[in-house]
Amino acid sequence: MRLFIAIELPAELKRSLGRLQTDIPGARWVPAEQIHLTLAFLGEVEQGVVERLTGELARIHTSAFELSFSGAGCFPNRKRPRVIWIGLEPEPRLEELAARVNEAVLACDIPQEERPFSAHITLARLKFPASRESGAFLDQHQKENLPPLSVREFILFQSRLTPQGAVHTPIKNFALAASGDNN
Ligand code: 2AM
Repeated sequence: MRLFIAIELPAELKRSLGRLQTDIPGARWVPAEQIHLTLAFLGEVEQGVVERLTGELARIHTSAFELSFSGAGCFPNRKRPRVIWIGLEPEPRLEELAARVNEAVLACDIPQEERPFSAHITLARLKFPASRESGAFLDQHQKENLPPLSVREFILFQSRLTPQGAVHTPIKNFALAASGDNN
């Protein structure tokens, strides 16, 4: 099965992010209910490995934390934008969680990208780089007034590719330790 690990967002926040959608040529906006913060993309994983993986992930006991939003940005750069995202203020506990998740995935011999984790929430993928319209969007959303995101768990998701687009199904939730608990 095709898997990824992510932080789910509250429905109200997903709706707020969904409302940022605007007309950018070639943009495929992530449906509001699917917007998430990816910690790791695993790709195809065999069933036997999934069981081992859930065991490894369950051993992660970093504490819960809050994230604050920054503004919109894009990958790889403003000249040729391919992915438009909303950013998050730096948070060491998010970096730590992503690092632990990465270790758990590697412990199951699932190859991972060499690229360092870069916290972002994808809003749209561009079929071609509409840099003028994208630039206007980025300028308009330099600072979004969104409520902080309380992270108390992370989720292993299945992603099924269908002609209508990807369908994400949660497989297992992993609770983080309440803030103040010892790791
Ligand atoms: P991103 O949107 O945060 O970059 C589920 O497919 C998630 O895995 C995507 O939302 C995407 O996160 C991430 N991902 C990373 N590499 C991917 C790849 N090669 N194919 C599909 N998704 C990938």
